[in-house]
Amino acid sequence: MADDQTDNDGDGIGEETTKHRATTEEGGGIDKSEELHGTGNDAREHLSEDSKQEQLHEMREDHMGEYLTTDQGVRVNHTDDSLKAGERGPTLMEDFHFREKMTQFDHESIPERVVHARGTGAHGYYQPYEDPDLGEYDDISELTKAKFLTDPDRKTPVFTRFSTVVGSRGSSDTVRDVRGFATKFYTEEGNYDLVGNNMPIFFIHDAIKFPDLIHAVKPEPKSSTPQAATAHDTFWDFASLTPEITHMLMWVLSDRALPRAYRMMQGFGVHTFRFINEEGDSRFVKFHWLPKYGTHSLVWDETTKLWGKASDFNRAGLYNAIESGNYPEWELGIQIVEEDDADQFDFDLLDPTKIIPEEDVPVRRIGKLVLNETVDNFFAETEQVAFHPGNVVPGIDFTNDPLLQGRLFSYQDTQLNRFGSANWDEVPINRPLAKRHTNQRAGFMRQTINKGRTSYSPNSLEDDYPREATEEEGGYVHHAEKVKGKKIRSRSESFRNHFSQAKLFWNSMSDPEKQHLVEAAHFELGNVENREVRERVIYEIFNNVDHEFAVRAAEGIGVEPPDEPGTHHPDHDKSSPALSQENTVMDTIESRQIAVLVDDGFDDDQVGELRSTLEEQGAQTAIISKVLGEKTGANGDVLMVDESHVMATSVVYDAVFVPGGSNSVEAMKEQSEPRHFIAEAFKHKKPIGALGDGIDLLETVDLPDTAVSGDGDDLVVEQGVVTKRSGDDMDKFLDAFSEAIAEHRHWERSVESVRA
Ligand code: HDD
Repeated sequence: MADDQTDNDGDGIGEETTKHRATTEEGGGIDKSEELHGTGNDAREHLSEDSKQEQLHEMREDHMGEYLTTDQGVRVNHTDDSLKAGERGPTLMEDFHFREKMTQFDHESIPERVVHARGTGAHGYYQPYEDPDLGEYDDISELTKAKFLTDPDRKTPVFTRFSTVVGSRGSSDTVRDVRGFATKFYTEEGNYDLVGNNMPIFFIHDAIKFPDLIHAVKPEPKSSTPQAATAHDTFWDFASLTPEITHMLMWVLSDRALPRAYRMMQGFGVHTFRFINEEGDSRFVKFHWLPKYGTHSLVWDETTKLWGKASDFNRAGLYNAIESGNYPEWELGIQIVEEDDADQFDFDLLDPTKIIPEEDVPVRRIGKLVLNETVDNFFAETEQVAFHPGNVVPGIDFTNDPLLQGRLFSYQDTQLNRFGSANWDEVPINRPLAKRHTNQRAGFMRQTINKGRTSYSPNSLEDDYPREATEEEGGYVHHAEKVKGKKIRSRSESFRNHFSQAKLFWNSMSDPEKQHLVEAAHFELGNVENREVRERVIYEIFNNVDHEFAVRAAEGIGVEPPDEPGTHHPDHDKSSPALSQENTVMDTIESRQIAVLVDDGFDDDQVGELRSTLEEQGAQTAIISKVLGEKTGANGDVLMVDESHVMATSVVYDAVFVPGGSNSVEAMKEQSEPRHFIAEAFKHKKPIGALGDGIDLLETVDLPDTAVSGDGDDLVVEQGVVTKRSGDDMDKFLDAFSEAIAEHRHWERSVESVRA
């Protein structure tokens, strides 16, 4: 046996197989039946879309119709007063109910995630496409042997958690930040975690810099301010001294950092991973999530208002979308690079601060992710879910990206801090569906009761079970990459190009997107007190991206604009259209929220038809009026008001509609809120629709540069404002309004003079 365990050639592969064989042959009396081994794929193919829910179901508890009990199951007859020596006397030690209740309470918080503390999650499934769009390959199995990616008949249960990065658990959802997009696939071959973000790159090259980055961005240690914000001295000080961050700064200053909804953002695996097929061939792969609702963002003014008015905006948005049957959906996209082609790029594939432009390597769509079930208990599921990029299954492997390599340590480690035990994988949400038999059977809060006498390998007393699986039996075998090098703390020269793709990003933005980047820089750097830091960002970072950007940013923050481009300024005019959100609009209004402003006397027909048409297309409408209760239309239809003026705010809606009905409109003209609502929606470039007299209300709001049709009956569509004076041919109006909603924002509007 000693010989069998020796690693002769250092790759650790052949010897394991030898050990397995030797043990099975020499151990004596070993039953080799498939049944007992539980190996072979047949034994695993019992999983379905519902398997995870069925597994969780065993742990679910419903208290309806039940008595209140202690933790020990003893029925409680009085929980409102502690047991005392006399009504006004001291509480007694023997009050086991008090002690237990209080102990549970005192210990019910666990450490929040050190990053990505604020988040929300949902269940769903992943299903590969029948005919994936694979270009030169016929079939996804030519690329990977991962079964959950290759079998179109299989729906693999998943749990996805979205998050902000910097803020603590109770911070606001709509801060300027990267968003986490982490998915746990409960595959038949074990759990696979794709722990990505909504931006395709990262801040730093090497995981050893992660603590520095996070210390710089978190609230400053002396004042513990600001919460959930990059707009402060320490972050920008670090950034100004770390040029590798430049490309990511462009993304974080862009609208990508302000997603309209989790269901409306892209996701990325960020690192280059490997796909391994049955033959053992390795190819490089980048993962993309492409949302079916398009990629859309908030505008900055909206986000800051949402901090106060709806700080759970993204969390509630995901929950409401699923509960109302608008299941968020993404396509999984891959970019494949053959190993031999890895050198064809002007950057290193191992560098996590770089994208592979989609125009160079197309994104192939290979399947879809659907989130269709909210959690039953936020703590048990969303808070306790624990992701780890090191959770891979056969067919997916790592590269030497130094950021990824470091993550492979950090996630396992951080769960020990959160759970206080290595048994976090036994918590229901983290349990794999694949059968699990390890020799690790103790530790705090161990749940599984393992039978048997042995918990080591090799063993002869229990026929060496649980036994190692060969590669054919599904055993995970690491890709045998040849590695050679000196031990060295150093950065590869191939990682040194910090500015070229930052410039590509700037070049790819539309004019409004560029303006948003500049305004974001004004806010962020405006909040930096230290003048040297502000100057360093302008001169050393921004001016090495794009001179115009640096000048425009400098002009808003009291820094002398640079005279000429920085010395490292990349002199190229390349762009990647895929990067601009002008090109990520999808032709759908599904799950959009439409506000309908009314008062008594509104035009019932218009409201009825608008609601049924837009709701048929998957949008949701809400009736907004001065107070809650009933509102009666001109023809006597009665509507329940969903939100009163004190509750309602335009920033949570995607569009606003004002129906005709002279009494309704006259009443609203007297109220300030409807006009503010419209002006604010206009300022945020949202579609506005009005019919008949409803147009009169629009006319009382000062909407610049916009034709609000005063005369004539024709449909007028101007900068996303859709109006029609006559009530006939509603279809024409609804088509145009629906189109304007699908567009999401109408960037062509000038809003300088709109006060809202
Ligand atoms: Fe990380 C959480 C994504 C770099 C260390 N990370 C975490 C989550 C996401 C990411 C989505 C939240 C998971 C959840 O919802 O529970 N992280 C990324 C991406 C990165 C990245 C896309 C770069 C490509 N992370 C990164 C590095 C390190 C970490 C370089 C440390 C070396 N990340 C952590 C962590 C967290 C975490 C400290 C906190 C909570 C957790 O892991 O479970 O270990």
